Amino acid sequence: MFLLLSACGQDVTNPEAQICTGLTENEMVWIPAGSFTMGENPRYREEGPPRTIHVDGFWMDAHEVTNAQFAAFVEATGYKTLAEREPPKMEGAPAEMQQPGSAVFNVPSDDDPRWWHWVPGAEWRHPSGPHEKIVGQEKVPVVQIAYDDALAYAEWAGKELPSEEQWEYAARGGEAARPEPKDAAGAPQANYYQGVFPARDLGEDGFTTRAPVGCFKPNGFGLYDMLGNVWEWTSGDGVRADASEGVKVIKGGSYLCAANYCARYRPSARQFQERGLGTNHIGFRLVDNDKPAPTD
Ligand SMILES: [Ca+2]
Repeated sequence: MFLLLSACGQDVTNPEAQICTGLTENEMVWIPAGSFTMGENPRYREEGPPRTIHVDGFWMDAHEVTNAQFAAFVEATGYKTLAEREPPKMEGAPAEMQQPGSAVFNVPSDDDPRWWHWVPGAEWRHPSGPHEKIVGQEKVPVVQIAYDDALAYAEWAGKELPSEEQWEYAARGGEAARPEPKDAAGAPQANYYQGVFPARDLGEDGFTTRAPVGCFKPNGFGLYDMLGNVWEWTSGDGVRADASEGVKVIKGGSYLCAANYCARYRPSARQFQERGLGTNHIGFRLVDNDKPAPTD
C-alpha cells in the first residue's frame, strides 16, 4: 500500500466545533426516482462519456456519518477499524508502515515535499495522529474509515453504501452541476479549498479542515455536504494500475479540493481509492434501499 494518493489540500488545526443546523442524527431523505445524465465531457478522462441513467427512488442519509454516530457503533460492537489493526506485511515497506496507522495529508515544504505521510496511531479518534482529538467534534464527519469499516457500520445500521449511480444522481439534486460550488456572487457553497493548493488555504468558506455536517445549504434533494467536506465511499468499483489492492470509487471531493488542483468537488468527479486505506479526508454516508417510499 503506497501513498500515491491524489490529494487536494492541507490539514490544519480544527476550528472549534460548531453546530450549524438542527439536523437530527440518522435523518434520511427520500430521493425520488428519475433519469439523469451521469458523467461529463470529461475534465478528467474517467468522468466520461456522459450517458443516461435511470435510478429508482431510495432513502439517503441527509449528512455524512458523524463522529458521534460512529462512536455509537464502536461502543455497541467493539469494532476496530483497519487503521487500528496491524497493517498487512509488505516487503520493503518503511518501518513506520508496519505499525497500525493511516495516511495523513502534510502541507509540503522544502524540507519535506511529501503530501502524504503514514502516521502511526492515526485512526478515526485521532484523524491526523495521536496529537489530534475529536472531543467536541461530535457533528464532524468521521474519517480514517476504510471501505470495509464503512461496510461494517452499514451492516450494523441496517443500511448500505450507495452505488456510484445513486450517489451522483443524489449529488446533482435535480439541478445543473456547477463547475465550482459557489454562488453567482462567488461565495463558497460547500467546504472546499480556496487559495492556491497546497500552499495556503484561505478558508473563505469558514473552514480549513472538516466542517460539522450541515453548515452549508442543502441541495435540491435536501442533502447536506454532498460536495466538499469529506470524500464519500460508494460501492462502485474503480480501476487503478498502481494500486496494491482493489479500488472503490469515492465521490464528492473534500475540504482539500481546490480550483487549481483536483477540482473534484463536482457530482461527476470520481477517484479510485484503495479499499483498505482511509485518510483524514475520506468518510461516508449510507442509503436504505429497503425502506418503503413515503406515502405523502
Ligand atoms: Ca474550506
